[in-house]
Amino acid sequence: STRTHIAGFNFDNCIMNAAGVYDYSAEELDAVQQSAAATFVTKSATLVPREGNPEPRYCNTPYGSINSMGLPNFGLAYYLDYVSAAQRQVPGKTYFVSLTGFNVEEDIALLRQVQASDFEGIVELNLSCPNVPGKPQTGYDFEAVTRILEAVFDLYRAPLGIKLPPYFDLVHFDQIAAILNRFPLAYVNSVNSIGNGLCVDAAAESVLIKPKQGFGGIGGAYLKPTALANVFAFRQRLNSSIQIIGTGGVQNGTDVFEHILCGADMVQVGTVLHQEGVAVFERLTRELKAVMAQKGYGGIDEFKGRLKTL
Ligand code: ORO
Repeated sequence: STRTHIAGFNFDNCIMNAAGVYDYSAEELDAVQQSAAATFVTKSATLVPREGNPEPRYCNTPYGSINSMGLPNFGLAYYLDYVSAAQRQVPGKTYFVSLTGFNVEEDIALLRQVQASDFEGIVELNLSCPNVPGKPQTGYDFEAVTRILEAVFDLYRAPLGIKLPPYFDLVHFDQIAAILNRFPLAYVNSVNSIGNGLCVDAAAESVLIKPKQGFGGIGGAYLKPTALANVFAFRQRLNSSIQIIGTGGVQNGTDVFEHILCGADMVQVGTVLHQEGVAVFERLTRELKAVMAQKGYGGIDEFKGRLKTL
């Protein structure tokens, strides 16, 4: 089976959407719920609704995607209402709500709003959006991460994980993991898109997306080695109580298998979900089961984190 558990909650499958894909509207979230996905995470919600950046702001490329959405979302109240209804319709199922504030005060205000609701699921705090002009990716500012997590866990004790940007330096992994190990995090989700890449249309001699002169977050196959490195590096450094969600570059069941082998407890899909729609969950689950059957594995715990080194 492909069952897993996060923060003590059980899931029938270990594959779900990545925040930001197929999770903006009730219609999209309904489609994920009706698919083979384990569960859903919402689009990162802000205190007030946002339109996001000007279009075109998402583009597929031969090896993946580039986006500069700018956090379009209907506001936290919309997603809490949606999850509240889902919790009543399917008792026993657990959902993720992604949140993103533009400073510590907003993060705290978002968490207070969650606390005041009937939400019983898992919060994912997005510390890694690359696409809001003038706003740095919080995950690259280790002092800011420390300040935010201190304030967050002063207030909030229900299950909470964080979405991180990709890191590229082993010393950075040492430094950020030492900080994260001080907090009762449920999980770390690695990785968000690689920030501020640039994709070019040679024929048109132009960038592909309008915001930020064409700079945007890179997703898809480009991302897989970086994502696997982040999952594996964090699994070696984080307390065993902090789980890992692996996100980045999944196109087939073998990619899901590789994420789990590197240490992922759950695997999320973004670009490939955007490209194929929610039928991708059935395909990836079937392909993962085929890889496991061929290798004689009955459950993901039999190979999770067991990547061999030479
Ligand atoms: N895009 C990303 O690639 N990651 C985020 O966290 C947010 C966005 C966006 O809304 O632009």
